[in-house]
Amino acid sequence: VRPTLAVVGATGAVGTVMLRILSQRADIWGEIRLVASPRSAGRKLAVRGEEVEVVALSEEAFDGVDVAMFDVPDEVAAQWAPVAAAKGVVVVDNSGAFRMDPQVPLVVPEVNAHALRSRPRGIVANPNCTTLSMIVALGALHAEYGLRELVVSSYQAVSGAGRAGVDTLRRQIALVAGTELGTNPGDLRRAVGDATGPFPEPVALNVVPWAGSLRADGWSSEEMKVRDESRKILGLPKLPVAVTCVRVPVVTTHSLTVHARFQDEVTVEGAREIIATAPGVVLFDNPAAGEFPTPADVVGTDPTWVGRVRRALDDPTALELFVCGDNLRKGAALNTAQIAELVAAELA
Ligand code: 11C
Repeated sequence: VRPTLAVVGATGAVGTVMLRILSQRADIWGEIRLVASPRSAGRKLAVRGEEVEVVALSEEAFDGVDVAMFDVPDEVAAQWAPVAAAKGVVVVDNSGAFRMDPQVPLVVPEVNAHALRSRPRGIVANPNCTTLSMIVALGALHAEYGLRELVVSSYQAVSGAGRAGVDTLRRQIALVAGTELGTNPGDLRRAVGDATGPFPEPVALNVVPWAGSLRADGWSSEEMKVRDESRKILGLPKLPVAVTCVRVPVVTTHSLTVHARFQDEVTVEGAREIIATAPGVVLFDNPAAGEFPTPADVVGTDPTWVGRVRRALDDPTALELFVCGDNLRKGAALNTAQIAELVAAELA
């Protein structure tokens, strides 16, 4: 019999993409059960070409389930993932609740599939979308060159903040469209008013150097996640990582500039070959022809796209890269689906 899958948080921004992905990938699942908050129970959603009724999150919702994907807020995952795991369900959780738990593997199949083997809590964590948007390419370069330091800046899409983020950008674009706003201090803020949604400042016609919540010494939670998660996935617990996370007016697809320093000298040719041949990564790098990845082209695709590959001008051991990844696909739903498929293969 084919395994039963539960999708918890089926109605959210990531859940919606998850249902699309489940309809596109090899159909390995028996029943796919859709679970959401009681508010959404009874709604019907399409998956694999069929309408499936959403059931309310409860202990019984996990009866007979083999694998559950969770795409819910941290506090909901913290409460319910252990409930499902106690019933023998393998939970693949996309929240931040368990990622840094030493008893929970944090898995990116192309980089550290081996980590899946040990999961004493019955929970596997899926990384943050910003980490995931760069880590497959970096994992491939690390395997060859030995990573020694990372300096990254993100250009994060508003859908990283869920439906509220997308609604906020759309609303703000409508407010500023066709105006000359953006030429005087404060005029954007006045036009947008209090409608900044999950962002601290207007995001239309703007960039906002903030994502997540405040942590010690002025760092944001998002920046700490990129650092901590990259270290755990790559198995480099002391890797120096400097991160600045920035929100930009893009609907979906996170981008990052990366300065990566390695153990020995690197060459652009060597790096290009590693990137071009790594599973899950596409090299798109021909500036003379105007070819480099941008969210406009990357959105809706599965791989990590890498362009602008250069050797650092002042350090022959370092590379400069520009990386784009769809934050809802590989950044969230796709990586979760890949992990769940590996678990299902074990159960077969
Ligand atoms: C963002 N990366 O773009 C965040 C959203 O830890 O899974 C995902 C937060 C997380 O706002």
